[in-house]
Amino acid sequence: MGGPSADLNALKGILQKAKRIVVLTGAGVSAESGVPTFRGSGGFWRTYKSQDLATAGAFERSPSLVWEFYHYRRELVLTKQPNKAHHAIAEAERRLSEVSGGVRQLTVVTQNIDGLHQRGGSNRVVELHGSLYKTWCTKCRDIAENTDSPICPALEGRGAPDPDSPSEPIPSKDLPRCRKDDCRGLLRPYVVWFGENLHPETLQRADDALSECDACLVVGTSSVVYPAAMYAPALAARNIPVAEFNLEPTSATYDFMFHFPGPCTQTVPEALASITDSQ
Ligand code: BV8
Ligand code: ZN
Repeated sequence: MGGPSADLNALKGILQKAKRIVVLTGAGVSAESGVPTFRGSGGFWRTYKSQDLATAGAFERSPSLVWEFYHYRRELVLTKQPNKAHHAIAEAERRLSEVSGGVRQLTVVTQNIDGLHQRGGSNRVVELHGSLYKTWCTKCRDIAENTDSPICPALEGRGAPDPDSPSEPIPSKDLPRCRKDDCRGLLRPYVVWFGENLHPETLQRADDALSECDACLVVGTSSVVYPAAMYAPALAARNIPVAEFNLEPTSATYDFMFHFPGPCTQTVPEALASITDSQ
């Protein structure tokens, strides 16, 4: 018979035996923390669709506008907290590693750039699309952590999402600049924009986690953006058990062994609760 099961005990049995669990996440895992998702209303900022600003072309044309957009998201996320799903995933990683001395592992492979998995306690995290809190110098290519709030004086108070916010372009010299001694190059957010390739070392880390995976949870993603959207279906095609946790079915649901409808702050902790119980 076609279609996924919602048999939580069957999933728990699989997870209790699994050695290399991968948790693939999207914006939905942070939704209940108050971080807007890309679908629905959350996908807009001023009069723009997020997708139209998350491109190299937009940055080329108006770095000031794109920096306002990312500054807004940096500041917004700093006011939010990890939720029960982030914590349950981090707790499962810790307990697995503790009881098995590292033989059993859980790795998060996230599309999110909000850093909430790490703030929730996860250590093994692959950020497929980069991070709001890293910068990338357009001149010397230096990648640096940056949690400054604001990231530069000129962006203080800028980035308000309402369409009629003042958006006098900030002169390039006052946008975030590289701190490497004599570089001073214009910084960009270290995120993967649409039309850009994912970074080779990131792809390698994701492939390493996925190649050993023997059980996969897919949490809060619409499975629309590639190549991230390809990972879970590719596992399912190799008969690796995949459990999807989402408010609603997605375009990928039919490929998966399990689908658990509902808010992931309820469904994910339930699924991971007994992960280290002896079988
Ligand atoms: C690339 C960083 C090679 C920036 C992001 C046509 C067909 C197919 C592909 C393409 C195409 N045209 C272009 C492409 C390629 C493109 C792509 O896939 N486009 C899509 C739109 C079709 N991909 C790329 O460009 C990628 N690069 O392909 O390189 C290449 C090179 C040159 C030219 C072409 C190709 C790079 C993609 C990375 C883009 N960067 N983020 C930033 O964040 O600003 S993508 C960004 O959007 C996110 O990272 C994420 O990946 C995506 C949003 O998806 P989700 O995370 O799933 O979030 P969403 O809001 O959609 O869904 C939320 C889900 O949660 C929903 O299902 C909802 O029901 C659920 N939910 C909500 N609340 C809860 C919940 N579930 C449970 N509990 C809840 N409480
Ligand atoms: Zn530089």
